[in-house]
Amino acid sequence: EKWPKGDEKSWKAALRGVTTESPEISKSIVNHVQTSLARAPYNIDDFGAYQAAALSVRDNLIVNWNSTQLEYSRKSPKRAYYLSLEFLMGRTLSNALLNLGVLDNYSSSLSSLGFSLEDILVQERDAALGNGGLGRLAACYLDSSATQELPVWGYGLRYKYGIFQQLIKADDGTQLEAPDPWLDHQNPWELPRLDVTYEVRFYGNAQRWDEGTGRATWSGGQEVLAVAYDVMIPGYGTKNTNNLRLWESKPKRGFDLQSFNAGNYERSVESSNSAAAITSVLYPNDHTSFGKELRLKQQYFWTAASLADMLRRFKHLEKPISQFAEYNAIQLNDTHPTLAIVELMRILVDEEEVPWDGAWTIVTNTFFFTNHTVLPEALEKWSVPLLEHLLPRHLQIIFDIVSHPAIIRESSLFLQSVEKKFPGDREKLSRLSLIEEGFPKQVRMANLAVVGSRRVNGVAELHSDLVQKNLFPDFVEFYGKSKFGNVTNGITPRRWLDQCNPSLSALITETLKIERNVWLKDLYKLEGLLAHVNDSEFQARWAAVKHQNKERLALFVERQLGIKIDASALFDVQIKRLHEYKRQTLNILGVIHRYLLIKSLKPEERKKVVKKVVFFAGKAAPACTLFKMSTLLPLTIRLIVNVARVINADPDTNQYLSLFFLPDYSVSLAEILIPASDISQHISTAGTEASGTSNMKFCLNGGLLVGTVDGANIEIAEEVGEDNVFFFGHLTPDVEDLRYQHTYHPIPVEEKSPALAHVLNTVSSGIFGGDGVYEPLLNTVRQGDFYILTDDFDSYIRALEMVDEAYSDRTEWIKKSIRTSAKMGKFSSDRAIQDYAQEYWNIESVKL
Ligand code: GP0
Repeated sequence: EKWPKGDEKSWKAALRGVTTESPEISKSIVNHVQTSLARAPYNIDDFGAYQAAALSVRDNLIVNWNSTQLEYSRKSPKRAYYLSLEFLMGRTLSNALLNLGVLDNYSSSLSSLGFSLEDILVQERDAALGNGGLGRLAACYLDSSATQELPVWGYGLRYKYGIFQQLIKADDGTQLEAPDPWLDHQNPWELPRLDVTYEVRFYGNAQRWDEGTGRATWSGGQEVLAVAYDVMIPGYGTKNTNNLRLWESKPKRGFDLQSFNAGNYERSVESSNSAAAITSVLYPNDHTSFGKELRLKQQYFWTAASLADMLRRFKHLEKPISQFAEYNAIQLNDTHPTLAIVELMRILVDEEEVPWDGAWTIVTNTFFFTNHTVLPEALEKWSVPLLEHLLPRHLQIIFDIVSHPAIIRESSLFLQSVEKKFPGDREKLSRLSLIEEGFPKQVRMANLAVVGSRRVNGVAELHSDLVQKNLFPDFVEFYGKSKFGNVTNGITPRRWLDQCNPSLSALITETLKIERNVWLKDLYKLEGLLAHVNDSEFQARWAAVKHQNKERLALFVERQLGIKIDASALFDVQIKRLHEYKRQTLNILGVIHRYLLIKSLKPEERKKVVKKVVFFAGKAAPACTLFKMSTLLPLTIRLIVNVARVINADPDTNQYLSLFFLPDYSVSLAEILIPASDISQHISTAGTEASGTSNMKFCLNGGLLVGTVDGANIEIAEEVGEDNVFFFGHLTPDVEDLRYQHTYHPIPVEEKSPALAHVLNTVSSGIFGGDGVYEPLLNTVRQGDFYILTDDFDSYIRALEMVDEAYSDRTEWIKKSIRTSAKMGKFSSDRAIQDYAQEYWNIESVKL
């Protein structure tokens, strides 16, 4: 590699502002190299060039951010706040360049300085403060809110370590987890607000004043400081730049000193209890409630700081506190921020001296709650003793919400009003209760979130239906249907089409004859592509773009794993968190089935087989002995890796079928994989995947779906037409009956699906190595089979045969691909955010 990359002459010209290519941009980049980075003008590598470019872009963002925030203060519109423990942002530079409309300028400016934008973009580390779908949804929603000029702020935590880095051990395919020190280099996208701080209390004592008012004083315990870091969120094609405020915890000076003085050195340095520990790490457990004290501390620390901040902002308006809900809407992203409901009650009652009833009215007009899963293991419950220890005042308030007779008038006396409506139905009462009986008692956060919110929604039609029918039927009966709704998830077409697939974006713009910034803001415009479905030249160009993206992926894999891939093969992709309900196991067993089938063919017959490359990626929750289930997920990865090892080395079959597990799945890796897929798999047991969002991303990029009748797959099929989706498997209403059968009238796999039995026996025989290690995984299929793989396997294989058949008629396939993309308008997160803004938050855009 040439070093240094730039030549002195062009750098000096840039410094004087006399380059032909975007002189101002070049000058600002060079300036940042000299000043912010304190480096000699052209003596930098790609990473240095990334930093300088980022700092230069940041200057523009700051200007826009300031004007936006000033305008919000001036106009004091109603604001919405999106509380999410996870924001899976990925990289920022390319997104900021696109949204600011300066991508080409920076590209040419950088190349005049001796760098290529492409090389520089990949220098950026992903901001990976999330596990998967839930966190990425939050990121898409911020993009859409800013783009639509809506006054929305995000609130989250500034974890020192994001989601762990996944390594796959070369010898046996096991997953290893390494920390993700994403803040080791200076982060140009955040503005530290070291002056914006709040004190957050833990432990201590809650002393009631007198039973009449419901007020109390909470004192003592541990106080820590929350410090604000602001992440700028530019809208696309607008100056509006919103804010994502992330909190960092640090010790409050004095507290540590006190411990020292008390001679309690051990306590003051004890890491799990220290202030800094609170925001040190993102919990890597998706879809599970863990019950760990540190997690509860995170939740309270974050909601308390965020609410204090909102209150401070509201007070600048000099409006009576009774109008709080007219100026503020707070969206709870799953139950993680449910304590905010209790914290706002505490502030209103104890600090603002609002009478209990009035406070409850404000609270229940302010909050909105989104549920993201119906899986029982994900429903958060916090033990009463833990709450009593950590947040004694909040536990009092929770019990008061339930049933404090002296404080609450009858109308809002929750349990009493339930009893009035359903007299004598004790089981219903106990299902509705915020407290679950047992040893210990537990607070049901989902029930608290429902009771404390104005409206409750799920994330796709089917899911919202299950939320109402299975999760909260008694609440629906109690409050009536109108409290419950649906907002089908969406994805931002800026990142998930324009940025990750620039060639397709360009082809679309050219074909629609509409400016890019128009259709990227009104994705329904893609329907215009339907008029060109039969145009053979357009078809050819569409196919060429897909092929180019497949070559890009092939090159990436070759660089990373050293294996060549045939880009003319069908690319079949399943990328998502590893989870039993997502059934990566079904997929790998299907791959083995295909391998055995090809292997059994005569060499001439094999030539008729559709060539296929299968890609997997995804992280598994680190194995934990407390949860026996979670240990099977790393085992699934092991099986995939070892099957890949065998079949990729088999000369009889490897030109027809190969298999890859790409380590360390991330937003950035998704941006390479998604545009390159011919088909992607969304094969959860029916009724278990709330929505899915990557399904939308694949379809937007012209990939077809293989999927179950679940989550947003259903609505995608409604849009694109069922003939363009490869559906298979049992439907949601069958699943419970099947599980009952498995338990009480089990049928051996050999009878149910001889093909699957053969696959299982082949794995057991040891041809993929492992020496019996896979038995526990195979046994979950052979016995119990909670996720009904045995019932769905044959229909799954048939769906994949239909894929082969359809792929053999390439012209028809391309038409399906075009039709799919064309009908994805509904799945823009712009539409989803409009739903929230109008049907939930009641907020309006603010023009600068
Ligand atoms: C749901 F409950 N989701 C949870 C969770 O803990 N983590 C998480 O990522 C996901 C759902 O599984 C989803 O179906 C959905 O689309 C997403 O939340 C956003 O609503 C697929 O990722």
